[in-house]
Amino acid sequence: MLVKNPKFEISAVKPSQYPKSDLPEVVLVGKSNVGKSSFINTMINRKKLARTSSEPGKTRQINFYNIDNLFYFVDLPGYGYSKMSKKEQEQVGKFIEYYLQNRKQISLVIFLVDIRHIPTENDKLMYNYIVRAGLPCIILANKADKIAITKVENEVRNIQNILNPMKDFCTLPFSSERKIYVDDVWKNLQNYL
Ligand SMILES: Nc1nc2c(ncn2[C@@H]2O[C@H](COP(=O)(O)OP(=O)(O)O)[C@@H](O)[C@H]2O)c(=O)[nH]1
Ligand SMILES: [Mg+2]
Repeated sequence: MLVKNPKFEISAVKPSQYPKSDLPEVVLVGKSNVGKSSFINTMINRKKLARTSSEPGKTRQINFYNIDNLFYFVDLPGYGYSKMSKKEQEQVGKFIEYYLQNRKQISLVIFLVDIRHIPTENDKLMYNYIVRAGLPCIILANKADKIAITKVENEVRNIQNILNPMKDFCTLPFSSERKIYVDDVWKNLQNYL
């Protein structure tokens, strides 16, 4: 898809600030630093519309990006940031869950994990939460540029076997660094809009 006019709309720190719109929302979920903001920039071909950070855990608000008035990319705060206190982590968790549970226009969750590691306990908890909430989901094995191309398929299969052995959601590789697999993800994503 060729995105023409993506716009940052709002950083919501509470539900009353979520956009008053019926547009479908495609939500990025994943641990802190896995590449959620970079994913948005890569998909829309902009360098810095979504704020990325080398200091993970900084974003504790929900950022909404209006994509050509067709849908929103929604950048959720990352979970599992080790430098956050238990209490802060719990607050972020509640904030994420409130959005996922209550926002009717969510049309797809894009769940990012790191292709180099088996999903963490937090990844499994969050993934199971998404499934139980009845939300459609695509799993992306991100940072695919970090491993040999010959290993990508195998790692993607491992991640799928751990998170989604029933294989009812598709699992795809992705890399913001090398901008590969972008078209595959667009094709898949558009089925949900
Ligand atoms: N090698 C590589 N690095 C990535 C990729 N995606 C994101 N990063 C880097 O990972 C760090 C965190 O990315 P960011 O998008 O801010 O993660 P977020 O916390 O999930 O939003 C940044 O330094 C990015 O440049 C990728 O596909 N490959
Ligand atoms: Mg981010």
